[in-house]
Amino acid sequence: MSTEFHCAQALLPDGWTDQVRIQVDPTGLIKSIEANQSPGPDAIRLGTVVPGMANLHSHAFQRAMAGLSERRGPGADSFWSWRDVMYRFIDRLTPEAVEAIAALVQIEMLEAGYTAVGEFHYLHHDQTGAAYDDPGEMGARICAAAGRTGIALTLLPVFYRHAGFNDAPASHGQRRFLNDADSFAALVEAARKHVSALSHARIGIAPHSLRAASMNDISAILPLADGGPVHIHIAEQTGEVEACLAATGQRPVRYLLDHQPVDERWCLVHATHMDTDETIALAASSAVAGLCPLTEASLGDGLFPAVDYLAAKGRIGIGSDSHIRIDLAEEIRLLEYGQRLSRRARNVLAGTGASTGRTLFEACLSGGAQALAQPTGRLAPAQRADLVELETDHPVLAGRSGDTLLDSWLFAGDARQVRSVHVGGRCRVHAGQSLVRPEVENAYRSALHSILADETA
Ligand code: NGQ
Ligand code: ZN
Repeated sequence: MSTEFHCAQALLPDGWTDQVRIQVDPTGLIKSIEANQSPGPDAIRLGTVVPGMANLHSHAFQRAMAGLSERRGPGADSFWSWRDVMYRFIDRLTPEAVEAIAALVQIEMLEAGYTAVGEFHYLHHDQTGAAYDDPGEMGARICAAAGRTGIALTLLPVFYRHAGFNDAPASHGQRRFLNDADSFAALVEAARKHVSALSHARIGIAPHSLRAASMNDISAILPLADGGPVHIHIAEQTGEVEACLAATGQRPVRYLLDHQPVDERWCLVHATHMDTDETIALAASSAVAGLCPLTEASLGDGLFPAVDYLAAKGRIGIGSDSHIRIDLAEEIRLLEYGQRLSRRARNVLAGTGASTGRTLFEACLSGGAQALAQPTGRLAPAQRADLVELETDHPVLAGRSGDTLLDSWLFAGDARQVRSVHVGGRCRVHAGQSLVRPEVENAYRSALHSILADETA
């Protein structure tokens, strides 16, 4: 048995194609794809379809603190003072709350056109810092949310040990993240069990950062990835670059590239602060740079050297990270707009004559799929049927088709132009709304009321 989809227009690897028939097998993979076909009697009829996007970097719980760190403190506010607010917020989170928040995050992602998520998961332990009976308890909650919402999950259990370079002891605020190599191995094994019970799920590992994991730690845990993805935060803040230089004599990206086998399995999240040499070397490594434009703007990180990196054929993908907003179109346009603002130019990241939206969208489809080790991002045989149908009746898209329609969605639109979303051929968003939104919203609201009950500000 297979399911037939018929798309009036679809973005295939060779470009926009009309009257596309997609046959999907019972596991959700594409069996065949043919142009210029008329719909069969049982076909599920879709309008204009693009491949689902992988969201390669998420800390789900941070969605619940969006808007809670926008009041200026006594000193100059920074990434680091935001992080203090975040650490205090974490103290209140139970496994039930984490599941409720993750489910809301995932339906917001689906409704925006993301069909897969990489959860960079580091909130492992209870409020005292002790491991739960099942060390994979919190990871299981992320998996449970994905089972309910239908998003394809790549779970990235995070290794976190130190507060900074030179093995600085972790702080009280970090107690729920901490492991040594042995307890981390047990945690990854537990997480692997939860992931294997879920369809469309994968697992990798994530040394949190060069601050939280020493080079020796990274070498020790690397075999646990077992061929899966390896993600790491890197060079997001100039403070990290300075601390890395002081401790090692090298800048973070250079230090990592010189000491680890960075290849296409790796995703370097942010990689904001690179010199030209690092930019070229990262591009040549085949790793993905995981860009999170909205979060990087929100946290005052700086601007990724996108022009030089893309000119060197560097691979990129998109993540919504802190989820201050979850909107795929907005992430892509902010990636381009940062460059426009700093260069005082337009259409900076596309080649001559090419659509900026299409160029960035396709780059992120391919980099995101690679970073999450998910068979997605291309409508082609053996890929998963992750289909995002756009609302061509929406005024933002009126009269447009092909690249112009895509540019209009990405530069002038948002999640309101997403009509339906299928993951592995299964409908997860209909008429712009996740099929489980009402119950997920209710659980989220009650979780938030109890988390913020003692909030006095
Ligand atoms: C995180 N977030 O792990 O959630 C980090 C902040 C850190 C971002 N970098 C903590 N956006 O990097 O130490
Ligand atoms: Zn992050």
